[in-house]
Amino acid sequence: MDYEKYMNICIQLAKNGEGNVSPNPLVGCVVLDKDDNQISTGFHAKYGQNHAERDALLKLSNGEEKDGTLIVNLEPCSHFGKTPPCTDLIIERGIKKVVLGMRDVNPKVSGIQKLQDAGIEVVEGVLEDECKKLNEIFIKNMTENKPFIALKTATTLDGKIATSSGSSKWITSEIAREEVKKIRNRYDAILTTSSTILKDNPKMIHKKKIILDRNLKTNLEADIYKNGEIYLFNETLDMFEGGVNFIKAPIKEDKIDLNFVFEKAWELGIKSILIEAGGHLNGNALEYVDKIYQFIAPKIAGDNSALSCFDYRKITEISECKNFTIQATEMFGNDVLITYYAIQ
Ligand code: AOF
Ligand code: ZN
Repeated sequence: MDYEKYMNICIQLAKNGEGNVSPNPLVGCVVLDKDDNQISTGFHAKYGQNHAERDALLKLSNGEEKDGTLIVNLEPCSHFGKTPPCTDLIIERGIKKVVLGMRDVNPKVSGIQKLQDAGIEVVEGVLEDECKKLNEIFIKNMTENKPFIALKTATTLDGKIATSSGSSKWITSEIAREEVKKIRNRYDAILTTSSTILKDNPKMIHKKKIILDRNLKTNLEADIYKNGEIYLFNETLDMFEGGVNFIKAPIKEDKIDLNFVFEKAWELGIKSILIEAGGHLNGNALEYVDKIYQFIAPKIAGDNSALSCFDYRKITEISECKNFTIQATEMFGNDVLITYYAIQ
C-alpha cells in the first residue's frame, strides 16, 4: 500500500486550514474503502469546527467506509474539546485500519490506545518528519508553552536590505512578494518596528500586528494602523485607546525587552509570530527565532555603509558564527527563497 502517497494528500488538504485553525494543528484526512479505493477526504477548516477525520467521515452516508482505511497526518483525538473525540466516530463507522503521520503532542490525547483497544490496526510514523514540519507551530506551543517565532527578510546577493539612504523598494520581484502574503497567513501575528514604519510606511495587512515603538514615534495615521488588532509595545503607555492596545514594556540594553514581548504575546493567545523588520531588530531577535525565510534577489548593492539583514554582533573568528540548517530552497521568478532553521 502506498501510504506515503495518501499522507502527502493529507498534508496538502491540511494546508487549507492555514490562517484559520490556530491554536489547533493543521490536519487532513483520506478515507479508503475495503478495496483501497479513495472514497472521501476532509480537513480541519476552522478552529472550533469539525476535525479532519469527522469532516471526511461525515461526507459518507452509505456505509462504504466499513472495513476501510483512514489516513491522517496526526493521531486522532480521544478527548472532548470543542468537538467530540474522532476516535469514537472512527470506531462507530467500522474503520479497520488507521494510518497516521505523528503522535499528538497534546497530553489529553491517547487516540492510538483507544483505537487499538477497539481492535483497529494502527500504522504509525508515515512521513513523520514532513508531518512534524507541517505542525511545527503546534508542537512548539504544546511542548514549550511559547509562541513559534519566524522571520522573513528580502535581501540582495550581498545581504543588503536597503541602500545607505534607506531605499528598499523593491529588492525582490512581485511574485516573491505575493509569496510573502501566503507566508504571513501561516502566522497569528506579524511583528515590526517604528524604524520600518517610518522608513517604508508598509501596509502589512494582517489580523494581528505587534509593533515595537519605544518612544511612540510613529504616526497612528500610518498605513499599518489601518487594519487589524494592534499591540503597540512602548516605554510609557499602558492603555487601550483609539483601537490600539498600548503595552508598556521594560527596556533591556537600551531596547524593548523582546523576552517580555514574546511572553506577553503568549498571554494574549498569540501562538506564532512572523517578524518583518530591519537589520537591527532582526539581529536582536536572532536568539529567539525558530525559522527564517530569506528571499534573495540577483542584485548586488555593493554599498558597504548599507545595513545587512542581520545586525547581530561583532565576532573575531568565523568559528563563532551562529549556524543554521537549510530546510528548502525555492525559486520565485528570478528570486530564491531559502528557508532555514536555528540549530538548537
Ligand atoms: C484530530 N484532528 O483535525 C485536529 C485535532 O477543541 P478541539 O475539539 O478542536 O480539540 C483540539 C485538540 O484536538 C488539539 O489540541 C489537538 O490535540 C487535536 N486536534 N485532532 O484528530 C484534527 N484539529
Ligand atoms: Zn479529533
